[in-house]
Amino acid sequence: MRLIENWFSERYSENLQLSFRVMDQLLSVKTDFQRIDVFETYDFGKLLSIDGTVQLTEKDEFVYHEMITRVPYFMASRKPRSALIIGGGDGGAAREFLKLGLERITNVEIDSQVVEVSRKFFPSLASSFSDSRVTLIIGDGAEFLKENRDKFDIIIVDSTDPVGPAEVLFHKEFYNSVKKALSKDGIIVTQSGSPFYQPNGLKLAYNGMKEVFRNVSVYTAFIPTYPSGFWSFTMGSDSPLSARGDEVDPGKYFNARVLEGAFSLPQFVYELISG
Ligand code: AG3
Repeated sequence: MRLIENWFSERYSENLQLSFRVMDQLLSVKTDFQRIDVFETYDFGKLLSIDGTVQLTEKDEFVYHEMITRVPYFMASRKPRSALIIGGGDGGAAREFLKLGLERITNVEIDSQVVEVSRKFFPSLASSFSDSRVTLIIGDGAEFLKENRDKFDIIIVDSTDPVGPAEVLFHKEFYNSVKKALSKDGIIVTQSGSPFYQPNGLKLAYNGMKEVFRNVSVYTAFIPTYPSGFWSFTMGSDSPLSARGDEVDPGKYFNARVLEGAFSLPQFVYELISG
């Protein structure tokens, strides 16, 4: 007879949480920046949590990582060759950019422990850091951009929620330094939270980008283990944002129809960003 059941829960509010029944807790470590936990869940494989919020699970990470990389890749007016990832210490975004054939990927992660944990528990993501096309830098992304002289075709912000250490990554000042690091026709994408539970995160990203880039668009994806399952990404560029028209290689979530449809926003999301 099983007397004790173990659950990991992400709290959305006083009154709501999402719980995963877990077989085991594989790790819990407090770093200089945050608390990192890894669980073996019953339904979603291994789960990585930072400060109690789900960052990824083995079962559904493909949605987030395909959508944060392939959408900007196919929207760029010229075929992208280089990318900068701010955050992304698990290696999932770098893995996807490698699949797309990018030649130069720089990944700046603030917390070395995220990389270590991922190397140990999520090797299918973190192995991308062993590829010679990927340069991993442990440091503050905002600081990195202040010093940086390189240009990138795509810059993505694969951060935690826009509260706490990641908040600076959603402000106009940060987007200004992103702009300087983008090549001509370059594109930035940031994850911008759940439009339903975190409307202010999305507004922050959208309004911040609007002040800096000529064109800003929001797109969404279905990510089962994130709050509400309905997730937003915000994209900015000084060039027009429309699909390049290259033949689109489908992923596991991404395909040509998703590329088009992801930009069709429900009315409440549309009103959030136009208000
Ligand atoms: N980074 C964005 C995760 C945000 C999830 N928020 C939450 N569960 N409240 C994902 C990192 C994957 N590379």
